[in-house]
Amino acid sequence: MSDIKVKNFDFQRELEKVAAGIRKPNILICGATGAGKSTVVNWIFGKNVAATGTGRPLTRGITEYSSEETSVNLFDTEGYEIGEEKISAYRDNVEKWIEERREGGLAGQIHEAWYCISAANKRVTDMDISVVQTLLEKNIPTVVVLTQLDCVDYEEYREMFRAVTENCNVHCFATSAHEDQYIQEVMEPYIEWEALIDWAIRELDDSLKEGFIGSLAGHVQKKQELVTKKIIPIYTTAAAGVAATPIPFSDAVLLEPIQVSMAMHILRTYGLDKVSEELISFVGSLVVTQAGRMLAQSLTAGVLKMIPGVGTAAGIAVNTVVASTFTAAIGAALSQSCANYSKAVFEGSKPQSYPEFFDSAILSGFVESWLKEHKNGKDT
Ligand SMILES: Nc1nc2c(ncn2[C@@H]2O[C@H](COP(=O)(O)OP(=O)(O)OP(=O)(O)O)[C@@H](O)[C@H]2O)c(=O)[nH]1
Ligand SMILES: [Mg+2]
Repeated sequence: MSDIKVKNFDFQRELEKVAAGIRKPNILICGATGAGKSTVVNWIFGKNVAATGTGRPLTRGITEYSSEETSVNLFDTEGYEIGEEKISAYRDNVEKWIEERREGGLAGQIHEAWYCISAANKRVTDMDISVVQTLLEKNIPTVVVLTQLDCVDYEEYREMFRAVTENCNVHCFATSAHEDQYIQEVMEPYIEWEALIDWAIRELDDSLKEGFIGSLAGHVQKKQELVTKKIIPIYTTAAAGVAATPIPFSDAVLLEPIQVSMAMHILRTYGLDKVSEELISFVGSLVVTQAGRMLAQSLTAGVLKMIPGVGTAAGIAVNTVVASTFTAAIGAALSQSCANYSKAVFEGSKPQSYPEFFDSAILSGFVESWLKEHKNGKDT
């Protein structure tokens, strides 16, 4: 029965709707030429975001990297060269540009700035200090990214760190993007990519955090947490609302669109909507069939007994609990599959085939264990 309903969905369209609802943070990347700005962007958001040639040059040497595929807008400033004149031109440029965007309204304003200084320079220039001050005066949350840490020794690193924090009065996080994995491992105790990302998330308004986290390369755990705490609850609430309306519950027609939107939202958060169109419709169909099957079974079999509240409450209350619990269970199950697949793709050396991670037996297994875990009404 529910197999037929799959045809009613345009999963791509659902995905677009979800994407359109995600607010995008605007992040400004500053620093001298060669400071490692583009490298930082690539490291954090993946090579696709700031790949050469995909940016849109705006006025005055600022390149915007934004696309429908990512939920973050990056503004990479063309680094300034040494020389007093060029430096103040750069600063005035950036300052004026920030003002203009602010006047253009809320969506356009810069939400935070990352100022890159190469540790290899072995000094913090007056210019660095002056630009950071300007950003702070504009009330832009600003951080210094101390790049290319692999180019200095420990003493030099401490000295740079001290110079930055004393002179710039902002947080400073050290990073290295060396290609050699061995060097990265040796440097690990000093590298603060995670802390930088946590700072960046913390400084964003709640409504912008999702866009940022969803755009990160990797960071599966952060995505999983976002899905559990912020995304699934949107849909369980909607499902409960639908169930509370006086329509026969056995009619899953109203619940399925909610679960499909949720599924697309989860795929988007893990960045798996970019894998292939096949994966999108594969997962969409799977969720529709799975939800339909679960609902049908639940009305006849003992599955209902596993759901907290059922049997104690009556009528509409039962339906509301069932609807939101099913939605939560399916969301959690899909999130688990997505997390496993993302980890495999991220850690694996060869391309992973998705049916191994998204088949209906696996999904039912996750649903069942989620229901067991939440039997006592926790966390639904
Ligand atoms: N060893 C090492 N090299 C790095 C690191 N980060 C960047 N580089 C190198 O430094 C050079 C400059 O990096 P970019 O990211 O292009 O610098 P940028 O600030 O974007 O430079 P402009 O766009 O010219 O302003 C490149 O050759 C990078 O490969 C790092 O952490 N370690
Ligand atoms: Mg660059």
